[in-house]
Amino acid sequence: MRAVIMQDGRLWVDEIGNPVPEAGEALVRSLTCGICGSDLHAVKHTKAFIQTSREVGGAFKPTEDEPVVLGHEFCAEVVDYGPGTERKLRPDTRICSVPALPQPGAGAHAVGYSPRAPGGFGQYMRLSERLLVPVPDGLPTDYAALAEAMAVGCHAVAMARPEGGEVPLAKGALAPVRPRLLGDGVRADPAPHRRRDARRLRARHRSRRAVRDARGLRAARPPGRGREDPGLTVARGGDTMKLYYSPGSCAFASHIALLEAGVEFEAVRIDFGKAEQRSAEYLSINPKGRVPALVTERGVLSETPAILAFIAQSFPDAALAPFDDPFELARVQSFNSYLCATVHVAHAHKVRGSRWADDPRAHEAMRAKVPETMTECFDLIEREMFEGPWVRGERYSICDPYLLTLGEWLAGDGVDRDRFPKVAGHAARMYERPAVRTAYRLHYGAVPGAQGR
Ligand SMILES: N[C@@H](CCC(=O)N[C@@H](CS)C(=O)NCC(=O)O)C(=O)O
Repeated sequence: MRAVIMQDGRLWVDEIGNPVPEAGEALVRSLTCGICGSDLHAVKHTKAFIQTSREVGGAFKPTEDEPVVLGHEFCAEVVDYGPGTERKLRPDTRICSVPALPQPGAGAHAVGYSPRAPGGFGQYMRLSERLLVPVPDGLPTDYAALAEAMAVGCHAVAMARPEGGEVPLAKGALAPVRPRLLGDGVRADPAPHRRRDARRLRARHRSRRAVRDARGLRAARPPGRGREDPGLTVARGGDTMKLYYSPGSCAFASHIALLEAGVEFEAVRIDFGKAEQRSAEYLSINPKGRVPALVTERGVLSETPAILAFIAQSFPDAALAPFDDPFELARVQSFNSYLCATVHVAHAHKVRGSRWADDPRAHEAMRAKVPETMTECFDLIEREMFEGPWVRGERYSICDPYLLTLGEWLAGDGVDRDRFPKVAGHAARMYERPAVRTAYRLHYGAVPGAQGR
């Protein structure tokens, strides 16, 4: 096969023998392969790289005297199998894999660093059959090749055991990692082109200076002090969207969806206590005098179901709605329309009775009815609408943040959410999501669970 060979800092293309899969191994064809920062170090500082790896017992053990074929951030396709394999994945199946080739009783060869395990810059590789992960249909091969790098990023974030209240700082290659992984973090990268890429990927990003500022800013201005919450105001620029919200309002759903989508936006708080929703300034943004309002580069959007659908369609990578299936999409819209037009309105009878009547006795009668109507609504959701584990079954969607949002109101409406086990279980699952935890902290002042929710 042809391969890029590396030895002691030199790189050249050559013909070498095809790898032959051994027991438990698959032979795969490399489709695409990323250049890892570690590869650059291995080429530029080969001796120091090997020395350090040996000292810390690391997996990178290229020898100085034997050539290696680098490349461990790959997507490949199955060609054949060695003896003693199950052959569950058909030839041509695209795969990713942990770049390690276990050796019976002798640890593992690091694929792309060991002379015994050529990496993705050769045409073929030997990989362990049980470490193969098939790539889902529709996922571009180049994206699949990022799986290894993303896994390292996820692992690093998980190792820090974030609770949801921290401000993680990702340096260097992690700059494009999306908020879904890193929550409300700060990304920094010294290279202008990577910062540009990060912005293009709509990752949230700050310059080095902003990173320094961010630390002070967050310490000096806790969320809620100013009109803009530094906690969620991450990138500024002409195209940055603005979400107008009030804590604990239905804007919570749009807030979560924006965080799930990993999109740059600015969260602007509207203080109902000061009737800011009816100020001339806000009415010029949303004449309805309600939140949420989402200011986009094309104009202002209001109405939660519309905002949620806009976010889902504008940022399809986040897979927040089934745009590939008209019927299923209609089901999603149907659920969200019910929440908006029926459940939310039932709840509003508690404190917004003046919308429908002037007589204080009528307001009291409306308020008294709320526990009953909200119970009826959630009974129906529990019995007929909720599929599980997410609202629409296996696919997380824009229904989920919206259901959580209205479910958070139940206690205040005199209804115990625990009488709806599916809805309560859903809330518990939602609380585990970094985007929810971030939004929750801003809307409710604590991470879920901290006050016995
Ligand atoms: N149908 C709208 C309802 C918006 C709405 O009523 N928002 C409430 C907060 S949950 C609001 O702004 N209330 C302020 C007021 O009524 O003055 C939507 O779903 O976005």
